[in-house]
Amino acid sequence: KKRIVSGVQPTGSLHLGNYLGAIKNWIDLQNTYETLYFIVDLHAITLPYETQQLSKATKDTAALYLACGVDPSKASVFVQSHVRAHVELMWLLSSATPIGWLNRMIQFKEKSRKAGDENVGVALLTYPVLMASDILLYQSDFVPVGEDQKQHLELTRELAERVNNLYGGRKWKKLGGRGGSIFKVPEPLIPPAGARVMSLTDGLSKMSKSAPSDQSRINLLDSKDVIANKIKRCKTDSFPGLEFDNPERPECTNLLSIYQLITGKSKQEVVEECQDMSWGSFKPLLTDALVNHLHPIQVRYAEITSDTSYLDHILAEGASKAASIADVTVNNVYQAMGFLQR
Ligand code: AQP
Repeated sequence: KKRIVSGVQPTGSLHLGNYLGAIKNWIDLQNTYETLYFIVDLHAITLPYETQQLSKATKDTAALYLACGVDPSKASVFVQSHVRAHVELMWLLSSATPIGWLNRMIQFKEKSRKAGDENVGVALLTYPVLMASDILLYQSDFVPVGEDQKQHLELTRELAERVNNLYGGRKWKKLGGRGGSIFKVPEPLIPPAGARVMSLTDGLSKMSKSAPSDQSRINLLDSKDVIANKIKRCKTDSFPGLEFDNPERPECTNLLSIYQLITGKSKQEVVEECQDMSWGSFKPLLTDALVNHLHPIQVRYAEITSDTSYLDHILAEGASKAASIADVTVNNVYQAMGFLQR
């Protein structure tokens, strides 16, 4: 089976964007591929964060993976920091990463500009090397990536090729290794179109965990009343009827897309159903669809978190399976780079 890895940062509560853009797709993928889904806690410390919150957010994120339908009998579910090889490989890869490659990363430029120089740790710059390590450790065939991660995956691919060229092949064989490529070069798996969910208060910026206003997102654990209130107050417009893809109506496109994705209807079906509606009649429809879809997830979440040892057990098992793959890769890299074997 081909292998896929993916993860979410425990930087806050998971929202509809994380679900429709990532986790919901994982459920289908776990039936076809060998999948490793992790909670990328080491990535969550690249910007200032609350230490009291990190472990809780990590556990909540893991519980939500399962509640959304990730099946631990099919996928390995684990916490990134529980598999030490991620950090080890990152150091080894850092030595092969030209600093210019990292300086070019758009996300680094944007996030560092927003946070201000004094608040930017080195880890924000080297984040893509850790991401490369997350992927290359598992010799992944595919990585599901949204638009904003494409550049990082490209860096991962270039880095894999660079390390293969620098240390792989005959040179590695002479050191007693198997020779050939050290890393598989992963391919991007582009998620279905329309899976980018925008903010409820601004149809031009993406729904995000770290946006200051909670009104801007639907969290997967929001109650019925909270969802109803957020939809009631979300940004709309005063055009007649409802339509997709009018550049002057980004909020309208976003709310119709959410409705489409959450109900599983086709775009055409949604157009026919909603084109003559007013906001007053569409909003309760969208609210009901969201509440009905999220309710079973919330029930499962409550079940999973009522027994803390269950989740601990799944995460320990996942980490041990992941480590058995990751350790082989990192040991190969040490050998190919000429380190004395332990
Ligand atoms: N609005 C979104 N629409 C579609 N997909 C989204 N994802 C995030 N927001 C949306 C997808 O969720 C996965 C996990 O993302 P992440 O936690 O690694 O970081 P992120 O993309 O930066 O997500 P957030 O929610 O915006 O977090 P913060 O605020 O901490 O930066 C990814 O697959 C991402 O594409």
